[in-house]
Amino acid sequence: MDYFLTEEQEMIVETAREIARDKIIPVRAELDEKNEFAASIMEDIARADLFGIFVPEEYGGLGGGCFEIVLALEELAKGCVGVATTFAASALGIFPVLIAGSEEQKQKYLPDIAAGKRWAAFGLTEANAGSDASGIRTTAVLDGDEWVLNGTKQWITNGGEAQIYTIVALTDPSKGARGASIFVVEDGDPGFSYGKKEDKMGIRSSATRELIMQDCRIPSDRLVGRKGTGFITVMKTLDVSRPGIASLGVGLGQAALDEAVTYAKQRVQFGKPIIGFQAIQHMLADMATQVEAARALVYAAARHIDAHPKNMSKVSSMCKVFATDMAMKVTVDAVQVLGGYGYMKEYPVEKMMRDAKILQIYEGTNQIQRNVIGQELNKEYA
Ligand code: COS
Repeated sequence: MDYFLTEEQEMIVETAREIARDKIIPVRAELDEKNEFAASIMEDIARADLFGIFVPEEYGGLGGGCFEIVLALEELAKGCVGVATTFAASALGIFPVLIAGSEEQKQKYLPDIAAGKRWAAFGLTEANAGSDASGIRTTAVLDGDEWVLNGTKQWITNGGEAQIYTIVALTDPSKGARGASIFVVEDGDPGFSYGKKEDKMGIRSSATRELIMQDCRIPSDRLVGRKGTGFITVMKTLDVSRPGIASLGVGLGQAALDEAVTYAKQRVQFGKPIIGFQAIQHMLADMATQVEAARALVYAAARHIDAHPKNMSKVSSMCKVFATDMAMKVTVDAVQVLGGYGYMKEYPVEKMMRDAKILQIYEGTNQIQRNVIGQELNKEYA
């Protein structure tokens, strides 16, 4: 379908597609098997200027928005959702600075992010605070002109690989969500270290690690936005980031569909290619329809978010739920179309099915997304 992209948007798609084809696809199985972070591919993405997509031009970026990120992520995800997750998580990590950071913070961090010289990560989740994001325990106490952070963040994408971390901590634990604030912690800050690296089912080329802050001292100007407004910035950050996760689902679903159709045209059973059987055709037809429907919703949601940044929660959650549930279903169906071969690591759909599962879990489970949509409906029909 024609989504009427501008010339610049077409260029973003083409650039990301080339990286997926030439740099990601040839090594994705090996990265998956070795649980290896794709540092050299990040350098390729940096050289192609893709890290600057969402950074305003005055800070060295291309000045794009949510829609441009979605376009790039979809193409990268066709290659490997693990690699694309590293890109998406860096954007997620710097969004709080873009949304609520001071001019000085933007000047300090954004040009390096745009150039791909440094990557970011977002530190919200803790062992006992996942879906219940306001249940975090990490604290930040002002001591003279330094903040002192204590706590452990869990399952942080890009942990140990990024250089810039936006950390959510309680500056007033008695106030719950209203007592949370966001801080920039940099790799090498005193008292900041990395814990165990996770061994995951899928997206194994992305790094997932604990962040440990033990009397971690940072200068007072690392507070992002006003003290006590951190939770709202977290929610806005997730609102703008979730369409990116949705687009990973679209790219992954498309890649699985491509594999399934290609296989069905080659695989001969009962004397003809299996694409000639209605049982297979109907599966492929449903897969193709679901991928296209998800793409249309994700693009519309991202364009809506760029045009109406104050009214994004519902569409953001809707596209995340729809496209990632689709990716799970379509990758399972792709394995089914390939049958026994689909279950073997020799074919890429096995990895695709494992990679799809996390999309329904991270950046807010799909159950939480449905809660958000439900709450918004409740408000709309008040
Ligand atoms: N934009 C701006 N403000 C928002 C908001 C949004 N999208 N969503 C909530 N808020 C505000 C509310 O208005 C409320 O403000 P006041 O205290 O001033 O009234 C405050 O934030 C707290 O909101 P709420 O009471 O709805 O928070 P809950 O603790 O009930 O949690 C959910 C809401 C479940 C939606 C939230 O915890 C969440 O998104 N959880 C999932 C977290 C997640 O995605 N984790 C994945 C790891 S991060 S990669």
